[in-house]
Amino acid sequence: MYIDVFNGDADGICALHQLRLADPRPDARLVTGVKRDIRLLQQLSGIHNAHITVLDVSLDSNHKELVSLLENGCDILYVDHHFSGEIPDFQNLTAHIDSNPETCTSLIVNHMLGGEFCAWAVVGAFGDNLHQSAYHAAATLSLPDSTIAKLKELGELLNYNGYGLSVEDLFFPPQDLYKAVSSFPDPLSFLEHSTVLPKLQNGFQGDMQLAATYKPVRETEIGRIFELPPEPWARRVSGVFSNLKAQEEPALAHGLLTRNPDETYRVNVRAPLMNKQGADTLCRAFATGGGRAAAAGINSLPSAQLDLFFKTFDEVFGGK
Ligand SMILES: [Mn+2]
Repeated sequence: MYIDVFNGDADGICALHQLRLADPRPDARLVTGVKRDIRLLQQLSGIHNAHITVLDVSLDSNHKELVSLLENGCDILYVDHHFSGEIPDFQNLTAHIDSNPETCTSLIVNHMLGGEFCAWAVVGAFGDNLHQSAYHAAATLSLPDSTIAKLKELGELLNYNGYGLSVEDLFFPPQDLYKAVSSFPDPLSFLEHSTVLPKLQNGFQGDMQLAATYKPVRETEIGRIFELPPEPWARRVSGVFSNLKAQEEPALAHGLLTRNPDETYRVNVRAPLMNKQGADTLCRAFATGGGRAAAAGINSLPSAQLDLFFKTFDEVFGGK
């Protein structure tokens, strides 16, 4: 039995797509979810002797489940760029983990495959807001700037689709988006022929127009914090909105608050693009936080801890 487990964002989709172009497994069971749904190995409890591929979800967040699957005789390939914690020592585990803030899972897979489907790695890297690394990888393909701009838009649109509280907020369940790209070895041909992209483009434009009217709720020399209303459009656009604000002011740190139905806040954090450090430290200081040095989040920040969040934000990014 083959099982492909992947984060439901651009990076997860593009990482799996490259691997399956190289090594097709048409019967694999697909396990994914919204971008924030990272404890995906929970869905595999009790499975024995399967061939499992896990992409773009923190090993640390899946450690316990990973160990039991390995003890159950599963053969596991784990590729990721999030915080891993200690990597369990099993012969049936192959791990390619690189938490360097300038890389992502699609780029690690690109490296594993010797650059075979590099254009899709470029799409994944743009999706994870790693523009420099994406341009760097794209340079090996000698593409005109206008083509690279198209790969960037595709990465941002696939990434945009991953954000939501649940799959109901999304335009497409991530496994459908993966299936939509899966028959295209070349992203440019996907851009030309895809029927799913117009829906994402329209949705994205509408959501971003709404978001653009919101001003920061807190602004200091260290960073800016925004709040968007608890609506599906705001939950969908939160990641791209955060990336865009970070690009507007690359010296500043950024936070985005969105109220959850239970009156806690979902928080997106971006370290300053000029110094991609601290987002994970800040978010892991709170019970439901996690992520990478450059981009991290808190799933459920109690309103009572909002002031503590602001204070920790200033401490982490203000270097005090
Ligand atoms: Mn990623």
